[in-house]
Amino acid sequence: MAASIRSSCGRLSFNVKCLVGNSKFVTDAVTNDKTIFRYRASSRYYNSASTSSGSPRSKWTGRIIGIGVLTATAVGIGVGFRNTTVHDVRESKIPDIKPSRQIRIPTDKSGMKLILYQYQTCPFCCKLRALLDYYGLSYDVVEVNSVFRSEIKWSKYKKVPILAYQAEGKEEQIQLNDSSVVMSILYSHLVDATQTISLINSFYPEVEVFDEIKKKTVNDFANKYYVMYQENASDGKTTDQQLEERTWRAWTDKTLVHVLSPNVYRTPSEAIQAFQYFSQVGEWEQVFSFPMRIFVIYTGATAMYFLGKLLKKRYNLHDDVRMSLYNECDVWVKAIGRKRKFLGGDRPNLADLSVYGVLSSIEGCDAFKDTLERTRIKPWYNRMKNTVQRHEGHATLPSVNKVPAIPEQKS
Ligand SMILES: N[C@@H](CCC(=O)N[C@@H](CS)C(=O)NCC(=O)O)C(=O)O
Repeated sequence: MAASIRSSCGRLSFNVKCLVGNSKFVTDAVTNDKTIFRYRASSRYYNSASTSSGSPRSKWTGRIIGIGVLTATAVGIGVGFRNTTVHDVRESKIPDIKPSRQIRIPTDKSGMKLILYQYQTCPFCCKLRALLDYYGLSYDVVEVNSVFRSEIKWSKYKKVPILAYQAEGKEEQIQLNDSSVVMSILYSHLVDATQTISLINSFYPEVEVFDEIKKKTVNDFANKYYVMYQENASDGKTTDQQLEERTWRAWTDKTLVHVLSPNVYRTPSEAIQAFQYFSQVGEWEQVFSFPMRIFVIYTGATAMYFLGKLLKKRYNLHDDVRMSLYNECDVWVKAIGRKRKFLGGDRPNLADLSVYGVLSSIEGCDAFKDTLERTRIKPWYNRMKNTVQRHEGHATLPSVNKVPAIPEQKS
């Protein structure tokens, strides 16, 4: 039993996976004609990224697809890798599974058929949903049973979220893995629909990297925080704005996510509260039988309470873990500054959506309420919630709405 029980994000786990992160490293760059993967041994990626951004970003923007199309195959199969290996986890045949629910947005003209395999309260799934909802995309949800995970048995890639994509009128379904990769792919396509999802997907090969925290090799995806543009950034972002967006997206995955578990499982009663919340919003009554649900809630809460202590140590959190959560939220608010509504300026960018999505995963927990009370994040969070729930990103999409390209943003 222990082996099949997994954790966090409302799922049980005795093998520290979710909210623990996969790799400390961040793929840094792909240049025009050869693949260069640099891995940064720092969970504070935003510091190192900003000091060494010059060459990758200037070479990157405007070239990757233009010239990169010619080298796509090479990139895809990883020619030029030294310390990395490519695995194809996107070949699995996707079976027909009845969706748990369907999100239908009448204004969605994207022609994309999307199926999201997810846990409702997994921070990575919430992050991806924030993007889907903000841009007003219709999608089906397949809620994965966090213990048996039979809904993703077909997949070689064993994590959620997984997004199955099908183009209008096409037979072929494409499997997209990893929340950040999927966000980058969808966004690249939404701002420039001439780039097919399949082509864009080939720019994010799976690679093996050495994780210095875990002291072992783990799988990750190259370029996951990079949006693929053609000649010019078709959303009008400057290279500085692109760099800032990437930096904070990486920070969300490498830093922010790690303060959540120790906080929501801080005490036995908070751990139970968290699992009850997961059960409620994940509609576990449809996923588990009553005895199983009770078992999952109480066993999970107990396991995660202890695991939370371990994670606190691993990620060097403050003795009072709330302080770490508050600090990170304040760091984020400070990055936005007083003059901007969002990090992206007048509207959210992918970093705003990532931070919002991750924090929304713990909305029903004391840790979340405390954070809104004790930090300066509340106004931004509420703005995000409004704009996401109203699908306001939809109006900014040139490819969907046939409106002119998004004008340059203020910073
Ligand atoms: N880097 C991945 C992380 C996804 C992840 O870790 N998901 C967890 C759920 S929150 C998972 O499915 N873990 C599977 C497992 O632990 O076996 C992403 O951003 O999508």
